[in-house]
Amino acid sequence: MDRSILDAAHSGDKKSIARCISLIENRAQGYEQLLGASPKAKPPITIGLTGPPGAGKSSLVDAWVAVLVAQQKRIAVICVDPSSPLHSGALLGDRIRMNRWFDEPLVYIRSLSSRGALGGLNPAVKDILQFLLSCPFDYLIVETVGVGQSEVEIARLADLTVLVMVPESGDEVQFMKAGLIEVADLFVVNKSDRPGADLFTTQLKNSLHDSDKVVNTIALEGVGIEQLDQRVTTILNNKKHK
Ligand SMILES: Nc1nc2c(ncn2[C@@H]2O[C@H](COP(=O)(O)OP(=O)(O)OP(=O)(O)O)[C@@H](O)[C@H]2O)c(=O)[nH]1
Ligand SMILES: [Mg+2]
Repeated sequence: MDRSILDAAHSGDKKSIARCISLIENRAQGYEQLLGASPKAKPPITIGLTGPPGAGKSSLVDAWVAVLVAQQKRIAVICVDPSSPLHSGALLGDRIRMNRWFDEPLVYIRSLSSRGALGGLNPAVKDILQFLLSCPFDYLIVETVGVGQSEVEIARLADLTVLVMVPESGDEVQFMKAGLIEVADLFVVNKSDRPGADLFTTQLKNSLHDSDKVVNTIALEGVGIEQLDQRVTTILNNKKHK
């Protein structure tokens, strides 16, 4: 293992970060050395962003990244894809949705498969997130599709978890039961341009008994994103002082 790749990754070189992630993902010989580094004095804040397929998670991240870049924040976005046959379009979707950031020096984006060779959560995903804690980012945003237990597992690793829903999510009580509702710190009702958004938002606020936890967005139009960013900052500050 060539140490200079790791040093370059730790100083923020995106190509070297990409190389290191691939080495970890492929379990290349000596990959463990990439995980041993002590995290930065100020490691990135890990934000889990999850929700049902097609809720607009990638669109939302794309819009949020614009707000964060305007604040000169350094951001890594990891899209964890279940890569089931039902969901084969997602990797491409992430790429199209966040295309404009690939040349932005402040932003690093990578898609990963969440499924290991033997089924279950790919153990490399956790290792990669751990590795990224030793790289110079302010935020590490992890997009997962909130359908199963492995996604809840990833959410638990995060400092803050955002659950993205849509006005049609009323029937998704089942996926709420899967435990996501307990791990979520903030609920986004995306696609608030759609009919039923107000009703669903009211119902959600009532069932949560906490209206501060709900934000309405229209990711495609950038509506509500500043508010989302402010809520996240407030929640993080509150957590710090607990
Ligand atoms: N009407 C409306 N459509 C939206 C909004 N945000 C996203 N979409 C659309 O919803 C579709 C899915 O968006 P994505 O951002 O790929 O959703 P996702 O949750 O990342 O999808 P997966 O990663 O495949 O689960 C796309 O066609 C978007 O254009 C919104 O606020 N309003
Ligand atoms: Mg997506």
